[in-house]
Amino acid sequence: MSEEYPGVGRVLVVVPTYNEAENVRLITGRVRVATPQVDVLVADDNSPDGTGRVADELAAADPQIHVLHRPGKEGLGAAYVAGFAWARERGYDAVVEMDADGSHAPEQLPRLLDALADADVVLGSRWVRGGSVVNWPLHRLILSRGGNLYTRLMLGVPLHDATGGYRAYRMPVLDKIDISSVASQGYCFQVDLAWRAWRAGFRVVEVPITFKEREIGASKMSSSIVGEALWRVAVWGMKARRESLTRRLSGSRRPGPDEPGR
Ligand SMILES: Nc1nc2c(ncn2[C@@H]2O[C@H](COP(=O)(O)OP(=O)(O)O)[C@@H](O)[C@H]2O)c(=O)[nH]1
Ligand SMILES: [Mg+2]
Repeated sequence: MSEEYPGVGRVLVVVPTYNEAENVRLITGRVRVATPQVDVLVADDNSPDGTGRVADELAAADPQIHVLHRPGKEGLGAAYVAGFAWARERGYDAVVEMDADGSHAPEQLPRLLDALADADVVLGSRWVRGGSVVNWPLHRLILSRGGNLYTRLMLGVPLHDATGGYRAYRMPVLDKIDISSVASQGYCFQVDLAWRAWRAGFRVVEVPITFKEREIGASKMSSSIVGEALWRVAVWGMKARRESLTRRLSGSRRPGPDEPGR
């Protein structure tokens, strides 16, 4: 059972996995050493390489490691939504998103959680001062920078890394933004949640992280994941412009977190 993280409470780190049999052992071990207070949930989509079995072994040996077995590959977003629901049922105060492949250093988790003591959502950011990316090919750098610029322009959201997947949320944020209605996957899932939280008036802050490309296993990134993000973000941007115009005409303003009407 987890202990309270100062200023935050009980924390669950959700790690989605698909074919990460080698990585799952490394990442859970590093989380447990870096932040002994927090629990880990591996959300595995029935990986053909046996990641789920490895995770079961780890869970059997450590009461702070848990496994959520899902029937098949449904994408990162669905795995996170299921992991967050698992956390809610068990009364956690905050959840963390972290990739299994070592790109997100568990050693930097205290940085995110310390910032959460004073925020509702903390984004680990590659694109603020002090943030960086190690070992990425040029096309991934361009995709990430371009994707974030596109998001800022389309949505008007003042964030530098809305596509990143290393972040922490206080539980009431996820309740308020109704994650069960989130259909997006991949990068788009990250943009979707950051955008919903920001629009609902929550305190979203960015802290610098060092993102390191994976050394073991293969990326699941695909052109369809990029395509989904492009079209969905464009649609949200257009809807938001229409709504803001309507609001301006009727003289109202952006609702706060405790008000209905998001
Ligand atoms: N459960 C689950 N995890 C996934 C799925 N797709 C990707 N992941 C995990 O999400 C994390 C990030 O994926 P990755 O392939 O490294 O994407 P990249 O970092 O953008 O290249 C890794 O831990 C993956 O194992 C999926 O369909 N289901
Ligand atoms: Mg990766």
